[in-house]
Amino acid sequence: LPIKTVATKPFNDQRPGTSGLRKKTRVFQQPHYLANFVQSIFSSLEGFAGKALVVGGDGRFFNREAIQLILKMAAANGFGEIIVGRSGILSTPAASAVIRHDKAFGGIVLSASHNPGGPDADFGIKYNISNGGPAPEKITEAIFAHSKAIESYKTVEAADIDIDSLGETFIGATKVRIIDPVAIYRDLMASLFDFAAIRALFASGFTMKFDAMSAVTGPYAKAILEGDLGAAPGTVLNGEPLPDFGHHHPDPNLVHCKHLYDLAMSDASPDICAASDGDGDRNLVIGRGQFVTPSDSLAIIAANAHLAPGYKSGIAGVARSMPTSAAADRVAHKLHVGMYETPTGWKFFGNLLDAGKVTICGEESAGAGSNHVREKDGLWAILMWLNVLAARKQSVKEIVRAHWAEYGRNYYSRHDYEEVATEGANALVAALRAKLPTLAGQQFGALTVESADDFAYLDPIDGSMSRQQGVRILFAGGSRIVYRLSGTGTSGATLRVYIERYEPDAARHDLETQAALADLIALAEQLADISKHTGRDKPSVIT
Ligand code: VG1
Ligand code: CO
Repeated sequence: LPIKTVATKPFNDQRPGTSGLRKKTRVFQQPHYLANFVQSIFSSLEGFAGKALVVGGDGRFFNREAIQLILKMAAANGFGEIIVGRSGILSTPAASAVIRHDKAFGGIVLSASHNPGGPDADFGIKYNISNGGPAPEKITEAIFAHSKAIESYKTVEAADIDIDSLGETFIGATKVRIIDPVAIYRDLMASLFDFAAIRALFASGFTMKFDAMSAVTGPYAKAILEGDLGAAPGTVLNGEPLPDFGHHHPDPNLVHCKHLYDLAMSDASPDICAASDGDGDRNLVIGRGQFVTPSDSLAIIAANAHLAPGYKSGIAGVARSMPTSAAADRVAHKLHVGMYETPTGWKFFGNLLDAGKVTICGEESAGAGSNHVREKDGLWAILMWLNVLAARKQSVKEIVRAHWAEYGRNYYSRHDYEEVATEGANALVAALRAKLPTLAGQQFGALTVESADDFAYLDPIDGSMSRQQGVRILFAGGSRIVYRLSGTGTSGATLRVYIERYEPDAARHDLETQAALADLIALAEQLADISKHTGRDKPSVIT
């Protein structure tokens, strides 16, 4: 097949954020926009001739068109094989698993994750390297640099490939293999968890609701939960991936999954309610009468992972993103294993996992995962919970309570101010940064500032430095306020304020979270003049 070189001009807004390039779908639909970015990916890589590329997405609107374009461009650029999830479906953790399983050179994941999908909503694209994880900053910056100078891209003139039937075809000399999106991932889960024990748990009458939010996890959850593990039919809600996620916002938080929360707090609650996001890498876990904050979930998973066969010899260490609560630190300390604090975004865990420094990683944004792939993994976290419940024969509530009693409780909340004006958000951060040197030692009511800085991370494996990863104000006794701007939004800016207080006293583990954090919440406003800079008197989402 003759290779066609198409002349193009740069777009100047193709810098990948926390997790790839995310924009309004219509931005991606502009002529050459997606092609420019895909060529910038390929042009930033070396040594892939004849090797395999994995391609898949969360099934959102424009997924199929994007895949056809990528297939032709990957063939024109010289990949030997392209491995595609049937109908273009691969959850983000499944894509990571396939890259590793098939020893691919890398992969392209099409998703805007927990952002809504559709012609008027969001789309995204991300490159993952051969370890299965998101490309590190060195590569994403090279992609961005290339995108600003691009003059042409390579493609081939070919008919669209049938991506709905399993099997192999060719584009010129490049093999295209359409695979079952679930099989490799399902086998991996079966190798890590005690499926027999979880099956017995369900057989004993244990009940569950899992909301796939009309996003990518439906087929995975049906096959594993209702198929392999024998959960009752109907356990999986909204199990068909839809291009617009059924008009819902596929973010498994307490706002968009309020129905699950209400169910879990009602008399009709199943033993566990769970959900995942658009691309399947986030998780929500709510036991009967007990919401589990993601930060607590990470700590509890780290403390109990040895109960799952895949982790029975113990964990090497734990890593968490800086804004994530310090609950996991206490577990790592007790287990005498390493604890790492990284910037926000899964790409920062890759080196630590590859080097064997850590086994379990997590973020406060409903992300947990392990060394089994190089992405956070929603169903993995939920299966880990099921395995722990089966092994301990206790409820979610009992396990959470016992954990707090043993380690103390980290009251934790994140306040998001979504889609505020970019200038105001930038001014807020600039003013905070200017204030940093004066804060240490200052007293605000009962709170004394111990230190204040703009978080910088020196990767202990490759020595790379990432600066300005969030302003943090640390108080005596372990309380914290952290401010950072989101790197995944597609319009305006989103300010995230993370608030944490440590409470060792078990007699004080029953407070309502916002009340327990009230003095810090007020101080967060006072220190950053949030309402002045954003024009908002309250957050749009509290998690
Ligand atoms: C958010 C979360 C971050 C997560 C990222 C990608 O980033 O805070 O913890 O890794 O989303 O998750 P930001 O920059 O908006 O705060 V996903 O499920 O969108 O791939
Ligand atoms: Co996601």
